[in-house]
Amino acid sequence: KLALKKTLTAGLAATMIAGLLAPASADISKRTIRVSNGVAEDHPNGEGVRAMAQCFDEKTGGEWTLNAFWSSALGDDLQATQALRSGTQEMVVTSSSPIVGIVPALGVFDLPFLFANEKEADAVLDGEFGQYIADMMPAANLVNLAYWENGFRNLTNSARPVTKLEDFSGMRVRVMQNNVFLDTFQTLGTNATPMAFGEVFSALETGAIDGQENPYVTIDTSKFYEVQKYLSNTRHAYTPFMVLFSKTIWDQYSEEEQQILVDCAVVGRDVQREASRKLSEESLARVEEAGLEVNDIDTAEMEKIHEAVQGVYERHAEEIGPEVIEKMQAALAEIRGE
Ligand code: TF8
Repeated sequence: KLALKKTLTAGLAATMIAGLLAPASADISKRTIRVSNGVAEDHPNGEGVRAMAQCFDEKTGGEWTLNAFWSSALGDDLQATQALRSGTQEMVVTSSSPIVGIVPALGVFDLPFLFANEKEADAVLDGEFGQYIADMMPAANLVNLAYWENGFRNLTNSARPVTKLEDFSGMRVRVMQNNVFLDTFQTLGTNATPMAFGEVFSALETGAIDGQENPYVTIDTSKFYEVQKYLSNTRHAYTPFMVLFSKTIWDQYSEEEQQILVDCAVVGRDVQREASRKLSEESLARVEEAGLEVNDIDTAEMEKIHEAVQGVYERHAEEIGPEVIEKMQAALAEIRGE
């Protein structure tokens, strides 16, 4: 009896000492997390991922390793996301656009000219609407840890300067594998070709396509300026990055570990967004320096372009979910004080 009591006391003391000494609790296991990125490491996502790794390090006492893969080394956005769904890979930073086939509501983010500026995007994504979309992800065996910034998208091409609606006509433009983008660019008059991001550079290089559309930081870090001549400030869409985690693997993590994933994705988000906004200006200057001709589209032409693509909203309402679009519009109205 006495011996048993002694053992219990010693055990309790040991637990208490361990609790005092180790920053990591018994609920934190050794983990290796692979994160897939379609973009290059010098993209702002590099800074976001590094911040996330450091956060893991601090919160787990070095128990976790974050292995990052760049430039579609683990497959394109959709392939990597499917690997998460089947539980063979932990994490991906992907645009919402290439994965609309999995969660059609995500198509709401692809609607042309939806957000006016970054402030609106942040408010929608970090607010109730962002949570509403995140809540849809577990049904697809995915967990959204946070929204990061891809950014406002601009058109580049090697055929001619685009400064008015007619200039889009007949241009062969790569779009993401996404119906809303396909419709938007067909409606603008281009010969739109859906293609995975990893194939874009060589398609531009060989002249299989004339142009593509992405934010400045991507045009810069993926070196599209080497194979393009013109950049038009179209700002036609803001598609967020989602930091997705495999739900199969998430379910094997303790509650404490799940909280660390979310907290560190948010730490990474703040660093990534700041980097994205700072680098955006630098990237524009750099691609101009490298020889891209930058064109603005004047207000009157921009209005014509807006008007031309209005029908896209209605044509995709059924597929996205009318209630999803309504909720988005209500969120925007509130942010705009309408
Ligand atoms: C695209 C997207 C991509 C990103 C990246 C691969 O054009 O904007 O740049 O999803 O992570 O496909």
